[in-house]
Amino acid sequence: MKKVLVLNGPNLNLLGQREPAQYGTDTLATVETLCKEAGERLGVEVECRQSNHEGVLIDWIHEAGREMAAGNMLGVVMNPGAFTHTSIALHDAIKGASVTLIELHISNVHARESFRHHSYISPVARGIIVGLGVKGYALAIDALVQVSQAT
Ligand code: CA2
Repeated sequence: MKKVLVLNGPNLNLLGQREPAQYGTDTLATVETLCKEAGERLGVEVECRQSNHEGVLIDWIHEAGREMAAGNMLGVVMNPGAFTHTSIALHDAIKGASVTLIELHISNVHARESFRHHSYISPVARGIIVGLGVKGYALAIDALVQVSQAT
């Protein structure tokens, strides 16, 4: 069974604890359950990881690149959190590792502060899901399976 890696970036471990108007009341644990259930429906193995550290996320992207090259992984669903708007290093990692990646945001970043309107990740993402709440994670896994079957 092929794998999908779901990566969550900085502060997403706080999901459900603050800012419910922006991010809802589901916790990260609930999101990870939702992702695994989507994987079961779609016939893929889902692994979920979260880190507050840019370098750790970069190492995981590199690992995903190796797993994809070995034919074990379809790709990555990533909510890069605030690194979306700052990280050229993550952009370079996704591009350099040739990872198929769906960028995901719980909130509609385009309806928020202007500093959230630019993403360093979008140019190297296969697709983007924005503003559909935590249900977006399941949609992103579905999308990754579909684009992987198409190519
Ligand atoms: O909408 C999203 O998913 C974001 O990626 C979330 C990031 C934000 O910086 C992006 O602009 C959009 C923030 C994640 C922090 O999540 C928290 C959740 C609860 C309480 C505090 C932070």
